[in-house]
Amino acid sequence: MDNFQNNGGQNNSRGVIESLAQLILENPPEALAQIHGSAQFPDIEGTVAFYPDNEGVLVLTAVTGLPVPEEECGNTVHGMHIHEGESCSGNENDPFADAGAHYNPGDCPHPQHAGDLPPLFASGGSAWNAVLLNRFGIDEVIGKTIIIHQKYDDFESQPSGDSGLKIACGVIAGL
Ligand SMILES: [Cu+2]
Ligand SMILES: [Zn+2]
Repeated sequence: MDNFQNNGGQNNSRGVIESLAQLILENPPEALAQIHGSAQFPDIEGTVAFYPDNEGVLVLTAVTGLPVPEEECGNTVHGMHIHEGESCSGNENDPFADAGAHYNPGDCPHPQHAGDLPPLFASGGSAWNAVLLNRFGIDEVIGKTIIIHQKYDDFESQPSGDSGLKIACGVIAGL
């Protein structure tokens, strides 16, 4: 499947969407991360699934139990990244400290780290998104960690977009 080019000669972007949907429906993911919130955010649960594609890796994320702001314009956007550490353990100040820094084998600045992902936009505490990336291969990130942050990612501050506390984590497991 060549999602972006082989579109039956039609200038019809629905073909791309349908072929990506078909990829999800007809193939199992090659890796999954089960996401759990920290002790301070115990309601967060989610799954991140990785599907191989000719163009790269399709990453699907579904998360529930994100904090719902009480004030009207409170934050509902949460930075998300693949971190280089291999454990969702930590300490009193940083419950997922052992997840370490953003996965960055190319020694690039943020947000060009291989592990940088689009943020989650939550609606009533739930978020869903899909992204196609060619920044890493699935085998490369198995054993590494997905982190969701309390704040949005500003895509500028170094080294990690100033996205604040790590509120949820999951280890990427191969299937
Ligand atoms: Cu992060
Ligand atoms: Zn980064």
